[in-house]
Amino acid sequence: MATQKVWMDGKLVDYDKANIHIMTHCLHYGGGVFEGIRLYETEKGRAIFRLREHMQRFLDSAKIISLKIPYSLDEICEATREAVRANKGVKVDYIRPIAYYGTGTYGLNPIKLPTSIAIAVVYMGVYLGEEQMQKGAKLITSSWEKPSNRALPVNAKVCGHYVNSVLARLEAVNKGADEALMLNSEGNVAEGTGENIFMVRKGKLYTTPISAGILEGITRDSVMVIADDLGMPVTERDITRGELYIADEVFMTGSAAEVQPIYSIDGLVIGQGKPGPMTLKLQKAFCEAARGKDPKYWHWLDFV
Ligand code: PPE
Repeated sequence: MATQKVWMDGKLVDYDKANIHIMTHCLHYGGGVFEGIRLYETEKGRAIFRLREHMQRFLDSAKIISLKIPYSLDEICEATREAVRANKGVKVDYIRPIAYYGTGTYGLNPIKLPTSIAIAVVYMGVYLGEEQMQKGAKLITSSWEKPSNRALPVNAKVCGHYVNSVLARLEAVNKGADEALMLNSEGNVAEGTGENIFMVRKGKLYTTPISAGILEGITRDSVMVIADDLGMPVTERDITRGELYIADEVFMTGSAAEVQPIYSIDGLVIGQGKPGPMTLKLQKAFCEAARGKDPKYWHWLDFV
């Protein structure tokens, strides 16, 4: 088996040697940004799903926290392809680019710190589990509130933001659920700990708007495009917790989670208690698009 490699500041290093110093600013304060990108096996070889969009969001997230990235969008996309090529023959399906304030000075002020960047290529598998993907996953509403845009720039994928997600995910798992639903400071539905959320009511699709304090998901966008193409357009509007309880179908989207059906929320059965027809239709179409089976969406794939 080939050795798993990580791209670190322009060099390829063995997975076991891809380490950082204990005084790295990001480790203490969360001052870094990251991405999660799927890598799919297709008939034409490995394909990175919507690489450019992910890397644009990576650069945007960095800008929001004033983290300087010494690469252009083209260069960072090429570095990602290089990282994938270096892992030829390794069982991998997910790419994790991360850029962060490194070492040099102590204390919060990151202004004099160098930026470090790494691109790891790893195996993620089915995010919430194979059985959950088939039968649907169980959600609870987290008692932790999703930080508002007044507290944090939640449209940026910043490392430190994820403490909120980790707490909510722990709460879900401790209560026997698969995943947590996050409400925003208004009490409306925001998203999952690492996924956006959709519902079907009376045959129509809805998802929460950016203003609800969510990450502008790339899978969310892909599903919205596919849904539109299938003649079932998605409306972006606020969704309440109570509305989700009486929805006909609920599903979540994310790079790691893909299209994940939900069968239960806070102990209440959603719809028929199994993945609904619109969810299944979108899940199938998304899977085919990501795996290169639908020429209409080939422009989303970056073959390496
Ligand atoms: N909301 C949040 C908070 C989030 O972290 C993600 C991605 C999404 C929505 C969906 O965005 P997109 O991947 O562009 O469709 N979460 C990443 C990290 C998951 C993890 O466990 O780590 C991911 O799916 O890669």
